[in-house]
Amino acid sequence: MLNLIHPSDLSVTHGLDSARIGTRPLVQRRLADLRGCFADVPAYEAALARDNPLIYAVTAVEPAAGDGQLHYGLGVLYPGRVGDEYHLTKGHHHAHRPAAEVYVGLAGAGAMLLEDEATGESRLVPLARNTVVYVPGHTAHRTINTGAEPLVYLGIYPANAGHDYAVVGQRNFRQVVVDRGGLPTLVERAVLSLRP
Ligand code: PAN
Ligand code: ZN
Repeated sequence: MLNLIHPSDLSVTHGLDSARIGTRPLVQRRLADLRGCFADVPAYEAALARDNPLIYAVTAVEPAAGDGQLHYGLGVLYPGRVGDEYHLTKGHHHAHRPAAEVYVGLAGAGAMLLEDEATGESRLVPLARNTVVYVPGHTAHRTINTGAEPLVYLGIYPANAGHDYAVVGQRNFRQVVVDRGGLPTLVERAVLSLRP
């Protein structure tokens, strides 16, 4: 097997200021790419009318496909808010629903919003430097930067996990993470009051 892995996939070097790994393709999500993600639509449209900043970037490393193999992504989620809601990733299920994932926090401070697909139960768990988060299978997951610095992390997942954005794209997450008096607070989207 070892001879089937490209040597450049055996060890990679990266910084903490961007998600760039050498010349690998970098997926960049700007504010315009996140239409429908934020709860406060007028705040989103007003922000987009001013600028279209980079919200996050990810490089995926996919050394090998097949049973037992792993892929991983290096993500950098930049700080900021749209209205009271912190910058976030689109969020997704894995196309192969049983696939779990391990997130390793490298820099910055934030959280992961987890939502069980069957029950709708939500958990907000810390993701920061020196923090490891386990995302079980069958769980939608979204990364949120609640701090003032870029949140840098690795997400390590089975090679056959795949990404399914459709369910989150249609229904979004049930819960929203907003700044309430300087504290990240989980609020039910259905009862969210955008102007407290
Ligand atoms: C991560 C995510 C990364 C970007 O590598 O893909 O944080 O988030 P979205 O994919 O939701 O835009 C991961 O969870 N991979 O499975
Ligand atoms: Zn994932």
